[in-house]
Parts: sequence; structure tokens; C-alpha cells
Amino acid sequence: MSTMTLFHSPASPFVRKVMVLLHETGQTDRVALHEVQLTPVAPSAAVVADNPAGKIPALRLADGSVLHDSRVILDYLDNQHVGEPLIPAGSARWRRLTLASLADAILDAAVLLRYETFLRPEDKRWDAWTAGQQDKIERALAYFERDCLAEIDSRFDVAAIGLACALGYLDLRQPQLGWRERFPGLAGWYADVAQRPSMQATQPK
Ligand SMILES: N[C@@H](CCC(=O)N[C@@H](CS)C(=O)NCC(=O)O)C(=O)O
Repeated sequence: MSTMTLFHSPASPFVRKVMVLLHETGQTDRVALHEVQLTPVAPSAAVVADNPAGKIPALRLADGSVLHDSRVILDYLDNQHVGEPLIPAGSARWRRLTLASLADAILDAAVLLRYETFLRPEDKRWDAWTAGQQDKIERALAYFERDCLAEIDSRFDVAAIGLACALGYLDLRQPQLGWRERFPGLAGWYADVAQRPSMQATQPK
């Protein structure tokens, strides 16, 4: 029986990280999904009531308390199962969390770019700002490709989940980026991890 409620949207890559972790750790039955639609200019009243930032994911626990953002939720859920932790303890912890943070930075920039092109009126757009966000994405991908492929490939944990969800989101929102051609190592890695049941089950339509 579900004891927790996750504010959810199938296209949200931050929500997807949580869903992938739930699948990987066998906890999907414990969480009911509350579908919402929201943007910064059209917030969801239900989400705002539980998270004043108005963002998803937010997770309501059985006692009514609410956790956000995705990093906190992943940490909490990773403490609720008995398998191998997906946020490692010990010396690997800080490096893996730093890689996860870089994957989140790709997502932050990509979500802002989505709002910029999809929501902001054309006469209010600022090309230099858009280019700056795009540069963040490309620098981060180049770093993963150049310096971190073996590390990322070593286990499917918080860092790998974050990167996989970021690449999936780029496929959805930035197909013109052509990241597979530019970063063939990441493309090879992603081709494998995208087959995992957790990634297949959470694929945005
Ligand atoms: N740092 C947050 C970012 C979450 C986020 O940006 N979520 C987007 C959906 S993908 C959102 O709720 N946007 C609505 C808004 O910014 O008002 C996290 O890791 O959960």
C-alpha cells in the first residue's frame, strides 16, 4: 500500500530521477503519484501548498510532512531500502554527489532554456543569456565525456541516474543539440543504461 505521495509530471527530469531510484530499489508500490501541471508563471496550488518554491518533485510522507527537492528525496528514499545504497557511503560519497550535482546543473540549464523558448514572449528573450545556459550544458557534457566515462560506467547510482535523466531530457527538449555525435562515449554508455527497466518504465512520452 502507498504511504507516500509524489507530486509528479512525466516530462520532469527531476521527477524522473526519483522514479528511477524507486524502480531500482523496488519501492514503486510505496509511492502514489499526484499528477500536476505547472510552470513558474502558472504554479500548481497543490504543489505550492506543500512546497513554497512551487517546484516538483515534492514528496509527502505518511505523517504529512513534505520533502523537497529531488536531492533530498533521493537521499531519503535511499535510506528506506535494504539493498546496496545508490548514494554511497565512505570516500566515494562526495565525488558521486558532485557528479550528480553536475548532472543537475545540466538539467537546471535545460529546464530554464525550455521556459525561455516555450514560455517567455519572443520580444523579451535575451540571446546572450540563452547562449550562457547552452554553454553550461555543453561544458558539462564535455567534462563527463573527457574525464568521467569510466567513473560513470562503474555503477548505476545517484550520479549515473542524474546523468541518464539529463541525457534523456536533452533528447526530449534539445534534439537539435546532436549530443550523440558530439559525445560518442556518452552515447555508448547511454545506449546501455537506457535499456534498464527503470529507465524504460520512466521514459517521457
Ligand atoms: N532543484 C530542484 C529543481 C526542480 C525543478 O526545477 N522542477 C521543475 C520541473 S522539471 C519545476 O518544478 N518547475 C516549476 C517552477 O520552476 O516553478 C530539484 O532538484 O528538484
